Formats: sequence, structure tokens, C-alpha cells
Amino acid sequence: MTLSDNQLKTLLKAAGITALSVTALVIGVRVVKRIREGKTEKELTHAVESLTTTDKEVSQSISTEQAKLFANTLFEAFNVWNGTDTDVVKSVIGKLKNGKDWLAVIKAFGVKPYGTTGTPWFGDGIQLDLVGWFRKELSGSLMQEIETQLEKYGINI
Ligand SMILES: [Ca+2]
Repeated sequence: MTLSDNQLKTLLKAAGITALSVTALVIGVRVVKRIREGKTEKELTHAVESLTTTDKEVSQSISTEQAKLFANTLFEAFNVWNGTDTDVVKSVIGKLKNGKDWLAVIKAFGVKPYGTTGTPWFGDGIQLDLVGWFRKELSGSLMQEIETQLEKYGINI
């Protein structure tokens, strides 16, 4: 059987689309796999340590001690017996005035296993950074506010 030019073109086009689909599928599977498997604690910690902000105009307005205190306060607010103390979360993030403040608290928090500390009683124990915890614990306008701040300060987490 010989193929006409048109038939050949159609066949090549179909093959091209198939190749593209396979490529997309392979990439998709890899991405999903990476997300599902997660990063190791070491990789995550390194990723947090390496975070930067595009906010270059200001210096950190809180001390390192305050950043540690805020990180601990947030962790406690996530783990109150009846869910999450969003008032405390709001209060803490209201004290972060610039990108460097945010980075200081994110780095002070480091990574913590989600849900293996007793509360919440669910949770898969996967290591999460502060923003990972925010995304698990918060929703609605408060989470949007946090995402807006991170975007504003160019913190890519
Ligand atoms: Ca909680």
C-alpha cells in the first residue's frame, strides 16, 4: 500500500499529536508523582532556607527573636483544640510589615510534620513549611490576604 501525500500528511499529523499527548502525559505523571511523593525534610528545609523576597526597599522590622515567637505563636494557633485560632493568625500576620519580616517568620517556622503533634487529630504527617500549614489550616479571605502578601513581596513558596 502506498500513501498519497495527503494521507501521509494526515498520518504524520496524527502521529505528531500522539507524540505531544504522550509527552504531556509523561510530564503530567512526573509532576503528580513529585507532588505525591513530596520532598524530603532536608529538601524542604533547604527550599525554605533558600527563599528570597523581591522586596528590596526595606530592612527587617522585627527581631529574630520576635520572628521565632511569631512562628511558635502561629504553630500554637494552628493546633488549638477546636480547630485553628484565626484571630491569632490575623494578629501575627498584621505585624509583618515587609518581605523580610515574612521571610524571617517563614524561616523561623522551618518545616513541621502536619498532624503528628496530637492536634489536629487528622493529618498525614507530611513535612510542611509555614505556607503549607497556612494552606491546610486557612481558607477564604484570610488565606487570600496571605497569598496577596506573598505575591506582593515576591516570595515564591
Ligand atoms: Ca487546626
